[in-house]
Amino acid sequence: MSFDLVIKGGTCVTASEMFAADIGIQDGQIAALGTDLSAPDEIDARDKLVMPGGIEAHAHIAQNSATGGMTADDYTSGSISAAFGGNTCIIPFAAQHRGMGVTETLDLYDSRAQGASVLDYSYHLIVSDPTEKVLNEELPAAFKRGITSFKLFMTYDKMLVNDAQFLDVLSVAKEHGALTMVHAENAGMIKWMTDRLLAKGLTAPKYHALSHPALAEEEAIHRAICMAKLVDAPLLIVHVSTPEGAALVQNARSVGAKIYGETCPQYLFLTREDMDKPGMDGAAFMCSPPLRDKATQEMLWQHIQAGTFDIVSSDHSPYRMDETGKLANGSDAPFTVIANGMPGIGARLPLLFSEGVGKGRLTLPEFVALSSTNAARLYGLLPQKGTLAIGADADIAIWDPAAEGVISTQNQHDNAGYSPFEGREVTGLPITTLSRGKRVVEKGALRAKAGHGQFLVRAKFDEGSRKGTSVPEQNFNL
Ligand code: DUC
Ligand code: ZN
Ligand code: ZN
Repeated sequence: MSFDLVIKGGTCVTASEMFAADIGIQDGQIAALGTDLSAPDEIDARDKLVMPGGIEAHAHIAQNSATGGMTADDYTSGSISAAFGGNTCIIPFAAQHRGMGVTETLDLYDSRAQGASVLDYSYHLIVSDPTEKVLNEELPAAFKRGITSFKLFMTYDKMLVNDAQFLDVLSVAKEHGALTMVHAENAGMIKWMTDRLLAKGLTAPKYHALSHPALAEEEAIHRAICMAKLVDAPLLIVHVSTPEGAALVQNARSVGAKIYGETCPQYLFLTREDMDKPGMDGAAFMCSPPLRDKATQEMLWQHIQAGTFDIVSSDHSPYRMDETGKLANGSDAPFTVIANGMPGIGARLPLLFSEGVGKGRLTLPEFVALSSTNAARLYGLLPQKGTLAIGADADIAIWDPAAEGVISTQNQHDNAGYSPFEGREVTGLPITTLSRGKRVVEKGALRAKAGHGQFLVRAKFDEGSRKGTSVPEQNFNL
């Protein structure tokens, strides 16, 4: 058998096993896993780990917010940063704002992504305006286009859906085989806290954290899970930031409900004390849900180890610390009008590897599951992406588990202009990433051009062995 490229002598890791093998790649796919494979082009992977490339399933790229701001990264810079961080596929969001159609939204994001990405990509559709036309015509049309996941918001006046709308979307998603994702925070509690803070003149960035209490997340996750159970539809709770929220996901899973969970590095590595900085500096650490505390970090790690979370995603939401981003409303703007989010698409995997695998919290297969395979399964990409198997795309990250590095703005390759993880030491780094057998990053250099990445038509959601929930009202087929 002849190959275009062979990765030789590495230790292969999948979500279920580790084995020594060469990988033969032909026409962009894995064609053989064996020994003594050879090709005119070979990569020496001795003493290295050869893993499915990361799938970054939560990132905001070339996304405009309902209030007008634009993320600092486009599909080129966002995908490059992802590739340097060991990813081979990205699934950012396409945001429908009120008054926009879904088809119009997807066309807009196609125009932003086409020819721009160095990695294969898809989008999750954010639904903020579920009109009859959207529910009956445009969401089914989106599935046909291969967009098989939607995100709903339970907060933000310009984005949120009410409970009845939430149930409508869940039910359309279930009918077509899509996965609904939810930003679960109670809007009323946030507004009530915000009003009180502002009335007292407490407007600095650090008060953003106080305005989003942990109870707001707990209440909304509970409500969202109840709605998913009523419809018996799959639901992924994104960016879970509290142990109470995680426990709700864990309980729902334990009874077979189709509830899935995601957390993010910022909740594992940062605390709200990072926001306690002079002037606007704390705005660099503003995200929603907000940073919590040390005790929360430890409990979220325990939930990762217990299997509560299917994925750990970056929630990369890059805004520069200037008038194009966080300071768009001035350098003394109240936290309510400062763009929310922080960069992290390049740092996600080195942080998770170093603190997860390196500190004995995760096995290597668990790392692969959390960083790649589970996202591929949830979002209709397995077995094309997310695994090392014959016939799969050769989307591969080669890691040096002994390499030592320091996360800094300079090595993140994004456009945010800062890293909230600046100065953090990590052991274990991706050294080469291959997308469909093509080197995208090698030895610290970008080797692929914008436009290499292709749009992925995703399959419908596979609920596997989850038995789901049955409630008496379902017998009426409403
Ligand atoms: N939700 C996200 O998923 N990311 C950034 C901000 C937000 O509210
Ligand atoms: Zn969100
Ligand atoms: Zn997000």
